[in-house]
Amino acid sequence: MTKNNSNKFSLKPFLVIWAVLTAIGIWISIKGTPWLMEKSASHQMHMAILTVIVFSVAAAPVAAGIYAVQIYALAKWRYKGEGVPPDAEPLRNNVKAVSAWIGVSALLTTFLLIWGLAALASDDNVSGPNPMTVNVTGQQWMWSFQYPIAETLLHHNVESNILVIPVNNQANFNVTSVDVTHGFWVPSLGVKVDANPGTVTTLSVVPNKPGWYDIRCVELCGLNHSAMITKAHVVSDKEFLTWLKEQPASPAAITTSVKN
Ligand SMILES: [Cu+2]
Repeated sequence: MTKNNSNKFSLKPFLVIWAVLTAIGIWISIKGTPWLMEKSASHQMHMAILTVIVFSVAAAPVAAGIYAVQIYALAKWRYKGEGVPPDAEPLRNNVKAVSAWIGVSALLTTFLLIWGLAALASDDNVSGPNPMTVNVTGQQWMWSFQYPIAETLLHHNVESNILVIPVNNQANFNVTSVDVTHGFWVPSLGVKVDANPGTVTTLSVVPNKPGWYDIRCVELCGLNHSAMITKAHVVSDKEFLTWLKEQPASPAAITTSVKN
């Protein structure tokens, strides 16, 4: 078989294509991620955004490598007429390329594993001043929030359909459902957990920015799932107490008294 020199792989043009695509990928990761995601109002959400940026940046050179091979192959090894071999040497015989591929993959997956385990551990270690419990109940198709602190301060129950919590204080959510599985999701706070009937799931957050934020249901729960929307209002300590005192006494909460 005759070899055509022009069909040999040359590293330089490949590296140029790869470097340009990598730079574009990194730019999109850094600029695009914060634009696509909700604005952060807690450390957890800040870490979630940072995680997506770091993982996207780490993935950019890998994706660029795959696109670069395709562009290079299309330009150089496409069919060029009778008598011209249409392909280059198989990559599987190239020890250098295969070693680099396996080595880089091993490094990247190890990095993702360590990052993931650290993030998982920090999610279980949320701590902030004045921890306060809020019982979160999902039902077809609305959210309700009960405040056990009202029983201590005001000697009656308070239940609300919007979530009001004080800024820079720790909020502990006891999340459950009275009917089917719902998903309690406050994107800006980085809070997302299933609300399962018959069980209480706990999750904590320290909101660090006052404001109004969206609350959504994130498990398909029936006809009006998409309308299961309410708001979270993060306020100052003083505003929170004023709001709590303004709430009418409600009948005892039926669902979420948590037995510790
Ligand atoms: Cu739902």
